[in-house]
Amino acid sequence: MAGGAGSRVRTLRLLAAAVVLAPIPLVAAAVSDGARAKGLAKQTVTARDGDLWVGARQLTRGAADDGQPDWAPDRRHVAFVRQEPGERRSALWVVRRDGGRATRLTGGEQVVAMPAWSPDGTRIAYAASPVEGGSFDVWVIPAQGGRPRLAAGGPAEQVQPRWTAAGKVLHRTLQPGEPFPEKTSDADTPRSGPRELLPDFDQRAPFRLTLAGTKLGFASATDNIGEGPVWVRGARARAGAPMRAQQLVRMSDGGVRVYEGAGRLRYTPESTHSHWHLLDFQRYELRTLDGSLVVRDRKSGFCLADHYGQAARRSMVYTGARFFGNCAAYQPRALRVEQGTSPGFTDLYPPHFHGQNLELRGVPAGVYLLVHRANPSEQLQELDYSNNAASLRIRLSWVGGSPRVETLRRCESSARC
Ligand SMILES: [Ca+2]
Ligand SMILES: [Ca+2]
Repeated sequence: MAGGAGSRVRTLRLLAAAVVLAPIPLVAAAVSDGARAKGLAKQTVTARDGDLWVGARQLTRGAADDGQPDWAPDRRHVAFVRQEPGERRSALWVVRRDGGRATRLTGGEQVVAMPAWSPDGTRIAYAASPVEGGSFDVWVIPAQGGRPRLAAGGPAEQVQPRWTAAGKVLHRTLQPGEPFPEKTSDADTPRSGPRELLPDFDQRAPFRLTLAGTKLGFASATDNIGEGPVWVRGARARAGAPMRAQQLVRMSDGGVRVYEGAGRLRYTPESTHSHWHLLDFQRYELRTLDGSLVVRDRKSGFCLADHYGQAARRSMVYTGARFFGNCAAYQPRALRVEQGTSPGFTDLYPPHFHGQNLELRGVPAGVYLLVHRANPSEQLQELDYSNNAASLRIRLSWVGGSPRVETLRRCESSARC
């Protein structure tokens, strides 16, 4: 009796909380995100000893001399100049802000200098001069790569390109004997418009390992420690058509940018658990120590929500909970479904909860890596992809047909434990 009354009180409290929280409109809340974003520490990108750094994060490494960095307006990429050791020529490169996916944009026998990103983020201006002699001219190249176009040329040294708000390229002409200007850091992009407040998944190492028969269950937790929410919207024109996901990204001025191709959602009908799942949000794998795949999960998908505020202290921006949806439960014919995780919140799934496990049958005794990876195909835009994997080193043994699992080591930020 007492238990029943207690649970009724708890239910009423939960209902009251839901009523208080539910009416908070997503769009109105964007303004406070923007205001908070202005208080974020500036993330200056600097060149030191031939490598690029953002704060304590090293963006580039290796023998090449990297310098003259310039932030993209949305601060997701950095343009820079790379000179290989022993070479006179140099080239324009772009690297993702977490150090991933560096690509070269220019080739040929030329010296490149002073990249400057256009305010709309689509083009990069730079100065270049042939290695065999001649003067610097100013060129413009598409930021995704392509053919460069001459913006300012002639016998004098045209250097230091910069952009007007309207997208026109200005430059400076050096006087004879005038020293060549050098750029060692890029504090911000004041010439640019609003920037993206991206989420950042930070995967925790697997925990609460539990065996059920030959299945190894585990809890998984993914913190959003980014500047904005993970915000996914599924939409389709008619029931029966595939539900494709868009990612909505908040901007620092309160606006929203929409990315198509953020994955797929699928309706999962189960007696306890019928709703729309985001596919490929996380992947669970057993791998050998040299990285070969042994077993993969069969989990059907994920329903993101602000249920657990565990990441709050690790987040740069904490704007409170905002995603309380049930992922369109019991609506298989829904045309639209929205889900997400606010900064400071954690997506947490307990062991054996709808596929939170791996089948060990047939796996020989030995030492393995149990790897959890968030956003494995990078279909969602985020600040940093280098913190998406975490792992355990485990020892598997078999006793009378039953598995035993012992954790040997825990690696919170690496797939190779
Ligand atoms: Ca020139
Ligand atoms: Ca991440």
